[in-house]
Amino acid sequence: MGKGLTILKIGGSVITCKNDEKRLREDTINQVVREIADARTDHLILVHGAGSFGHPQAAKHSEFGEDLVKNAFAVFDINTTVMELNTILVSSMISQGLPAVALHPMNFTILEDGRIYSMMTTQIEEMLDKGFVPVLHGDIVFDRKKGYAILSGDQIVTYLARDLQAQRVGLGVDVDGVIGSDGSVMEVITPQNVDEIIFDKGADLDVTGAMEGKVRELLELASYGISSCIFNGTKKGYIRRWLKGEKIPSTIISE
Ligand code: IP8
Repeated sequence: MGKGLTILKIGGSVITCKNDEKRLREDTINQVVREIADARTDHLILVHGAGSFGHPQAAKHSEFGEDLVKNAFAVFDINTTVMELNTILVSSMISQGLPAVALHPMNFTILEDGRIYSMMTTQIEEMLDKGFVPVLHGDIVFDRKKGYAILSGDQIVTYLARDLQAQRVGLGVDVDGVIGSDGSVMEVITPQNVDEIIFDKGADLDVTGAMEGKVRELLELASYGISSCIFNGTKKGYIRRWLKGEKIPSTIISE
């Protein structure tokens, strides 16, 4: 794939109210989808987080720990809830004229100890070639060690970016970037300065590591020579501008 592939992740906190169960940010969804439609990006993969359509449900079922195999209902509950959000986003994209296709990672991914062991990406490449926009999401996925485990959208982004050699990788979140120890947004994070950051664990219900989880994933990606960018996806025009390659306030994660 390589040349020209863009991967954009829309955080769950951008499209849902993260601390309530199953509450959408409908205005933001409309804004995000309109901006993606306006940008007309070729070879675009969209990944979205689960927000209140996955994290509260995963936390609720965490009493089963890694033994979700004993509780098929938990797997069903988490998976169907995040698929609901995916359907809402994909149908909004379709109604704005975007050739979006829903892809549910549970159906073509295997984990090993929480990390992607295999993911079938051939169909994604074919879809991109034909002009579709594959839309994936964080999910609950079969894990060959644990039975089932949560796979974050962030890990999907970094896996696909490496496997398909993405040219641009961006994460739209609900803050202006990563906040450094002086309280301002950091322009660049590298392996050299990451340990100076005191990550806010946040009061949000997040089962996949919040901002620190994202930064660690993206630093691993950077070690393979692919830099990425964290920016505020809720701010009007930012998604469109980022997709068009314009400069916007953000934190760059690089080697
Ligand atoms: O919101 C989490 O994905 P994320 C997926 O990208 C579930 O971390 C089902 C909680």
